[in-house]
Amino acid sequence: PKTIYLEDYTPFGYVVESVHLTFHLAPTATRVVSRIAFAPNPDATDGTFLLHGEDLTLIRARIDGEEITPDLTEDGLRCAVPDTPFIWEAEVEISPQTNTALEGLYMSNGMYCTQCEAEGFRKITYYPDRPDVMSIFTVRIEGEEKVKLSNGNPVGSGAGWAEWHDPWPKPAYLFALVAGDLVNHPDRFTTMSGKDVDLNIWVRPGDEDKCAFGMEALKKSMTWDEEVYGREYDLNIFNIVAVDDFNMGAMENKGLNVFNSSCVLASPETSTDSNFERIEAIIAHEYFHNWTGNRITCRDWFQLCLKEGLTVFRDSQFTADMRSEPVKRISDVIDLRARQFPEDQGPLSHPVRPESFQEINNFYTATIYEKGAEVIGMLKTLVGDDAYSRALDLYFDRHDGQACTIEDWLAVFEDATGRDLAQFKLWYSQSGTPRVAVSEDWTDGVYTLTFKQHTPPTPGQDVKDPKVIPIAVGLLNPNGDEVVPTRVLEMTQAEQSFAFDGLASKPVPSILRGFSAPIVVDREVSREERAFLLAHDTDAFNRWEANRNLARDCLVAMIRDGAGPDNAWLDGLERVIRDDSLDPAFRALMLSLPTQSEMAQVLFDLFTVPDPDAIWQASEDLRGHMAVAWQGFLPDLRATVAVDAPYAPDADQAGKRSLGSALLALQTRLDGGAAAQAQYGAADNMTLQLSALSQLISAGKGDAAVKAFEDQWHHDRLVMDKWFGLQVGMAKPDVAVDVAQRLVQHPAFDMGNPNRFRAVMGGFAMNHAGFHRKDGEGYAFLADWLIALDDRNPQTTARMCSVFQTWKRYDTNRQGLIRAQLERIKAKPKLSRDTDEMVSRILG
Ligand code: B3K
Ligand code: ZN
Repeated sequence: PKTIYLEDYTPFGYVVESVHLTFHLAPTATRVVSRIAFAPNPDATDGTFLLHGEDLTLIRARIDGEEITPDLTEDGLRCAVPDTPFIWEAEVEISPQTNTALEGLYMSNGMYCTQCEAEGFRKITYYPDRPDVMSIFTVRIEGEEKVKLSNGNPVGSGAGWAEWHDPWPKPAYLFALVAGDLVNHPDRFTTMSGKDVDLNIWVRPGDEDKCAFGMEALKKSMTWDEEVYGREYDLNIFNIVAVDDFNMGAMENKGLNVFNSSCVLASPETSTDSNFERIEAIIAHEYFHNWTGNRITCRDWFQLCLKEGLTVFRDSQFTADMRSEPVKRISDVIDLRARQFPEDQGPLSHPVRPESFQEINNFYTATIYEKGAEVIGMLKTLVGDDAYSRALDLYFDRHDGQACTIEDWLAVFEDATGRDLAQFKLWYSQSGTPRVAVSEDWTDGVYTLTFKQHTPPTPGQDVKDPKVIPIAVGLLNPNGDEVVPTRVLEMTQAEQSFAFDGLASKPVPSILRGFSAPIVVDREVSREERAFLLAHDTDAFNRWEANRNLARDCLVAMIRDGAGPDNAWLDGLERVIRDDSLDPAFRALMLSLPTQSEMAQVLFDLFTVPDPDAIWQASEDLRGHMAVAWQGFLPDLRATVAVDAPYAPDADQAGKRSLGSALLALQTRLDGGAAAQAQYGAADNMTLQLSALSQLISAGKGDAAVKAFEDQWHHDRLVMDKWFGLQVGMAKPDVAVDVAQRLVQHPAFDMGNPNRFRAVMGGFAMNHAGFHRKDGEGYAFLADWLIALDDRNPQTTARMCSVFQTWKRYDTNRQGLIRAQLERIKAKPKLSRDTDEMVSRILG
């Protein structure tokens, strides 16, 4: 496979002045007729005329009306062209029905839909399929389907045809087409300058009642982007379509967002509170791309974080505004540590702006998205809120309509603030998670914090330079009062000290408040000090963090030293969870323990080889101990957060249910499932039904409920995904592989549907001790399915391979077993470029 390098970028030799596409839809023989106006690009030096194309049957091609015979190769088409403007015309045939990769034009449940990002447009017609080639598209769709949609505004329709025109120049990856017998949930929005926009969510008949929440989320997003970023919507219509078979969450195609149905359809009966929150965030994310991604796009795919990091940052701000800021921050950090840290600390580590790739689809990663967002958060912290707003205004002013780079992005901050961001830019080029060691000194009334930063080597980068790290710190006095409110220390050297004077006594520091940088803090802290912060810190994140560290320490002592649970910590935690002045959602987060995978990393960092069974056992023992220690108040406390009002998916109710469910989990350890059974029977919403089911399964009392759930929901694909995922996720480690084996035999298991595949395989891999079963059966099972899926759907296969990325943490025996499976995958005949690259990188 060929490697592409950032440094090799050159502009395309031609500009595209306009694109006309006509689609004659037919399941296995769709004809795509293109008429494209090209002109030589004055900014280019290389005049090679290469149009990308994959899996296309060329019927005819013409230049300025003359039939031509181009050279066809694996990657596309080359031919001689005039050195003056010319018209390219081509007709190709494609087969959406047999397109199981779900990239390009494909069919899902009888409807036509597209996914072009990153390089899927080349499976639709011959085209310079690169984000820096932007053009104005007019699209005509011919077919008998009731609904035929494309980007932009509708310009006409009649019997068997519809035409769309998108006035905004865009790269081909933002092209979309949808056709099918769909129904819509319509609404309207008036923008800040008074323009009316038609809004629609298009779904399969039967799903109409699951659109209202998504529509509200869309309108909130539109208002928020006007109010917070001054960004107004720019077409007469905005369409969202729900598709069942989709490789990822959703796609921001101009004016026609295509969504995995799991990321838009919602109802209280079928969706959990977390589903609702996630749907709101994804709708916002895709909508926000209209400015950060579409109006201003990326010059090349190395700049992916330019749109993704920024858009994730924006959707996090939105969720923080709509719901609870501290809860959102803590949840984001949990997620970052669970997904991005392992990536950045293992064989798949890559910079936020990578410098090479083989398959760009493998780089839609937590590093690009979530670390990319963290980098923007740091930038905002460093320059301040006002300067951030000024820089963003400048960004939109200066670059509207352009395909940009990280250099352009940083330049607007430099120009808006006068700051030199050369060192800050290392966050984009250096991979790996920095570790910062902290020491303190208290001499003659001066308190000094000294930080030393070090980023361990990562693939291709042995030596790292010191980065700019904003470290938010506050100081508390021994009574628990804050004596120095949050101050951002700007670390720029490898080692640096910051002094605080005027203090009456040695303070207790609260370091990295709000998780002000995506780093690991290495600091020996006594249990007493952590407990003190748990009780007194004014920063919600660090209060949670103190608790998290106590939980980690407790589990480490139990696993490694055979110690019993840390009762002093549990007393402190009890005070927090019983404090009804605190948000239930925050209390629920305090109650959640580190995951088993997180504990494996903690042990590994302590030079202890993690034993998945021992981790599982310790987690069980700790939960059992908590249940016994707190049995006196669990049922009463749970009753205080019961929701009497009719179900609403808002933050307030969701927080209560989330705490209630954490308490139910403990209660179930004492009552053999009685409370869970009662909750299951009474549940009128999916959140309560699913939390009860999950507790019943983990108590070994789930059989009847599992059956009842299936009877109730077998007709609903999205609910059945939960059913599949939960059984394998909650299974006892020794039987998890058997449960997974049984589920893939179930008639409703369908490997062609990415949601279903991920429900089972992802659920299984999340069952840490089950997946890492000593005999290697878990690894072999997963490898079998990756091998089976690769021919059909390379993208979903490659993505799932990342569950092996942490393999070097484990004992040599497990490492050997995993290596054998990775090598088996690698040896599969005709392995896709996607999977090949992933497996090769993981093997290292
Ligand atoms: N931009 C898309 C992701 C495309 C993934 C291509 N493999 C969704 C998003 O980030 O909003
Ligand atoms: Zn995005």
